[in-house]
Amino acid sequence: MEKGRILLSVTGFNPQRWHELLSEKRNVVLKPDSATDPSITYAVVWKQPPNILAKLPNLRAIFSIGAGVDHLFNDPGLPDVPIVRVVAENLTRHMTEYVVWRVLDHHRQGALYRAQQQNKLWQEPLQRPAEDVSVGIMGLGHLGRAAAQALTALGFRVNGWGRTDRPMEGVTTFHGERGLIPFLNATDILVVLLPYTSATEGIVTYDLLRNLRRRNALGGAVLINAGRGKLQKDADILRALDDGTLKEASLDVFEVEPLPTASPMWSHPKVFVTPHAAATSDPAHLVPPMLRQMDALERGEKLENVVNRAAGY
Ligand code: NDP
Ligand code: OXD
Repeated sequence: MEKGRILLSVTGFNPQRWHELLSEKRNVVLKPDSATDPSITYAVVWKQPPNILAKLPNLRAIFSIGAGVDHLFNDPGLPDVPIVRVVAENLTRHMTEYVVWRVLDHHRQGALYRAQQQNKLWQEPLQRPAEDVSVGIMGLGHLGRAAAQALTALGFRVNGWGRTDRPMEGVTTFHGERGLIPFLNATDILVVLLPYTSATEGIVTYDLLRNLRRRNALGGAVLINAGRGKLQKDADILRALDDGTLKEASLDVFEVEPLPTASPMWSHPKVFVTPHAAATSDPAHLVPPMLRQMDALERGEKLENVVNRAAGY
């Protein structure tokens, strides 16, 4: 039997490599032939145009090009078929690298050394052991757990906060609304790896940051956000940096992306900016499992990494 076609629908980047790799095994189109194109059985998407998926009668599953699926839910015509999100070792490793890189830079006083170098200053600051520093990971899912494991291996104390109770060896876990303040109170470096949902929107406020430990081995609290920009209030972060609630921040994501050139974040001396690049989806690693899942579904097997629509992630 002829395999159905894949609709590859993205905005914001050139999907050529995705197209080439998907086309090695299946017929791929960038647009349906009509609003009700019956030949399309799968959609591979990143910020697809609204309603493009709404009426495809034979659509069996939607594959998100990213680990986060908030981009899909902006579509009022999102059909009720399973949504598969990215869970891939390659992406997880990139995120672990980003988190470890940023935690170590704050812990080892990267900003201080950069300033010293500018001024040709040969001075050795006090070096605190990692076990004096508590890293709190908000969002202890696939990415958060991998980062937690790498940080514990480096000797950091690690706390994790999630929606449900999911214990992890070597990590002090908290969950739900009741666990949030105790989690923050025990955290020096806050790493945000939450999905953006109606429950997490704007969660990183000034008031939340006030609960972090400030009298700590680092000489202040630090924020690292590699989840989504809409989890945070940019203005609140700036306020917290300016009044000492936060010592420093590493931000990969922002309320508005690309970060507007007028944003004070760009030139803030306490902010380290990356352009939503903590863990980029690499088609060479992500297309093969997508194609395998399509084959598996057609053999009558269950899809993996299906989004919980009620929870929004
Ligand atoms: P997972 O779905 O595996 O994990 C999400 C975690 O967040 C879980 O621990 C979940 O809790 C927790 N969570 C969700 N909602 C709430 C809530 N309301 N309150 C408390 N905790 C909550 O996702 P991943 O780890 O794979 O990815 C996380 C996010 O990282 C993505 O959604 C995406 O936004 C972002 N990302 C960013 C990238 C970048 O380059 N900057 C790249 C890739 C992803 P529970 O364990 O109880 O389910
Ligand atoms: C993702 C991302 O969600 O790149 O995968 O942000």
